[in-house]
Amino acid sequence: MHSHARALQTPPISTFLCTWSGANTDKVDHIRLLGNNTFGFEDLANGGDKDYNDIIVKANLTLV
Ligand SMILES: [Ca+2]
Ligand SMILES: [Ca+2]
Repeated sequence: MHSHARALQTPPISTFLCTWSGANTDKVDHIRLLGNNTFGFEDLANGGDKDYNDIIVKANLTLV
């Protein structure tokens, strides 16, 4: 029960990222989770150079 129940959980941040990605007109992700609440943004259209280091944001997410 433990492992299966865990797999069914969907972190809220995943929904947020999917919604954001779907809103992009070029259908290419401009945001990537680099880890530990750190997000990298790609500034160029069509994925640009895909280094995702043009804007680095350390998110401090707190559920209220
Ligand atoms: Ca770039
Ligand atoms: Ca860059």
